[in-house]
Amino acid sequence: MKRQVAIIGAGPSGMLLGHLLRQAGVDCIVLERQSADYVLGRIRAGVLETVTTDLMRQLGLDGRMNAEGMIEGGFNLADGERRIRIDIEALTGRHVMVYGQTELTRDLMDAAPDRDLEVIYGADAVTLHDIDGEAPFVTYVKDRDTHRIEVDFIAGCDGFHGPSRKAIPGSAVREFEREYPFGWLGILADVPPCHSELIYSNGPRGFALASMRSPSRSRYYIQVPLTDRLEDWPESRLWDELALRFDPISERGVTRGAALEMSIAPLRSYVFETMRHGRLFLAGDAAHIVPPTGAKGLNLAASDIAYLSQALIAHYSKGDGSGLESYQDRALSRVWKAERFSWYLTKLMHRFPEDGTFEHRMQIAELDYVAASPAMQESIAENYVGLPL
Ligand code: RFL
Ligand code: PHB
Repeated sequence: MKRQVAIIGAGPSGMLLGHLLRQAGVDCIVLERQSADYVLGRIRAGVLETVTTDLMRQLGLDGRMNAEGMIEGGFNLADGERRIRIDIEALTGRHVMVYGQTELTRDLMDAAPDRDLEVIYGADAVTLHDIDGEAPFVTYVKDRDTHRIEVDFIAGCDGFHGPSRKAIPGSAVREFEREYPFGWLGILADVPPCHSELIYSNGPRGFALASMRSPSRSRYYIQVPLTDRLEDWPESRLWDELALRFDPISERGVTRGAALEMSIAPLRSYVFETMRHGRLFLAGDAAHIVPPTGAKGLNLAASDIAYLSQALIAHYSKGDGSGLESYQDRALSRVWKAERFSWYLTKLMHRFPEDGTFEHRMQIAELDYVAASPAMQESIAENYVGLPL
């Protein structure tokens, strides 16, 4: 089989890129190791920046998102007693949208057949070949048959654990990494959110986040030690903990309900330089990870895809290769700024086991400063809504 572009991974990066390329008439195929249901079952991002909603609009796939997504004009930072509202609408003239990654991915998956975007689910042993040469190809196994696709370019959209990044020789790369000494325990439940806007709280019992998916579906997280397992957290224990942290600082207090999903995710900052090797381009979590505190991961994946899709389309439609040449510099410049903001908010809002009382007082002093300083609030707001492309 011959295609212009092979896209590895049918997460948000791969599906957005696939649709954008098909819309411009580029011949591409998406290879996904898992089933569609498995991909949709991963509960992840909830907050979309304009960069992400704009791509859905450009694709004409924003109908359900506009109807069901919740426009958020502000969010809150709290220290257990007080809530500091960051009025992003007033400070930046912009907003973010609460619309789950699951729903966004479902919209992209559902539209694929109509738009002639071929997605192969259950593609095993995806392997990249000759990425350095003029004629790269990808092989995969499906139903015991090995398939080979000859391509011009490969887009590695296969997340942190996929094969694309690993196909780049170690001599060509630099890695930057920070692991945090805690994870987030998350719960999703069909109960009304405790507050109309998100609250990130650094209280005496540690970090907690009150988020949502809709007026009737809540998403909460708390910071837990890396040694904790899900078995350590029966639902009742988690609801008790959430009530202690949010009842004093939220509009309605925490409503309990049966968990639709619970999971623990480790927190990490990671950047892989290079995002291009020969005819392979990396995008999204395949190239970088941010801790979820700034809600930046999916939105960075979207900005990578905005740059990469423009570059590939210019190459095919006008023979203009300049976007492909500048892809990695443009993408990394935005990535590093989002890494900084996510790292800053993670440090400000969590209890680090190695920190003493002095570091905690520094956090309180910083929150005091944020509460009193419109300049600080503006800086936080412009980062939270997303820096310009
Ligand atoms: P994904 O979503 O990991 O998709 C990669 C896809 O590649 C497939 N794959 C393979 N396919 C073929 N062959 C192989 N060998 C393969 N290996 C892997 C995988 O099955 C998968 O389908 O990466 P992508 O598309 O780059 O998207 C990135 C986002 O998923 C991620 O950055 C966000 O979820 C991060 N994130 C958040 N981002 C936000 O912008 N806002 C948020 O509010 C937000 N909250 C979060 C988050 C991530 C979280 N976790 C669990 C990590 C909250 C959490 C808890
Ligand atoms: C979520 O709703 O899952 C969510 C919201 C904000 C974050 C991270 C996750 O910063």
